[in-house]
Amino acid sequence: MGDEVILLNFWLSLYGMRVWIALEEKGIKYENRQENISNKSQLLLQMNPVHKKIPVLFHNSRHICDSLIAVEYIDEVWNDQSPLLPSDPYQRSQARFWSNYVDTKIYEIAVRFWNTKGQEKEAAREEFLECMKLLEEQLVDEPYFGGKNFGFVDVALVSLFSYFYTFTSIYGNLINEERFPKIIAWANRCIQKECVFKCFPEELKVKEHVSQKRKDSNSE
Ligand SMILES: N[C@@H](CCC(=O)N[C@@H](CS)C(=O)NCC(=O)O)C(=O)O
Repeated sequence: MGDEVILLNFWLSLYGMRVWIALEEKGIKYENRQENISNKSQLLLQMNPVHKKIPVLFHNSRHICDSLIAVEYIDEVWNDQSPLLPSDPYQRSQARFWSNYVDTKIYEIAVRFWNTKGQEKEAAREEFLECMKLLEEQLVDEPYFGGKNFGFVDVALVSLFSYFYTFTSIYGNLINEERFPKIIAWANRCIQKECVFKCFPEELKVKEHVSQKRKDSNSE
């Protein structure tokens, strides 16, 4: 009997996408089970009683919460193919540092940008651009944040780009080639990878979802 791997996910979740991409990159067989995050299942509430959030990764009798912890678990368990974290301890510490930066800083700002209006939105936009500048510098002349190969920081950041075209059409050219040539080239490189484009939601569906969210928040 092979391993039983289930990802409790939500198709539009930037966090869920990370775990999904890692499973795909490793060529692991899994079930991608959709959760209704506005009417959470007993399974989710029992398995992630602390945060009650997806993604949750099930591996046989175990379960792992929180996207980057799940990606790291996947990398350690299926360590014979497509390594995501470097083997060198120093490089590994750097990958953890930058993925933590993406998680705690960039995603937080992106959510703030998404959920606010007026001056607050403007401040979030400026902060976001500053963070992107720092990341642009990190790419140096390598194709990925992981160096020559797609790695942990790439997995952490790339899901943000699944909303890229929708956000660009609504909010204008936040990240453009002129300002961030390396990030744009990196994003295009990642999106061409099967493990990434397979997990990205259809653009039309993202657009519909975002327009609905904007209508709802304008009518509040
Ligand atoms: N730090 C968590 C964040 C997960 C998260 O925010 N998940 C969202 C979906 S994108 C969720 O389940 N939200 C439901 C809720 O907040 O009640 C991770 O990296 O997995």
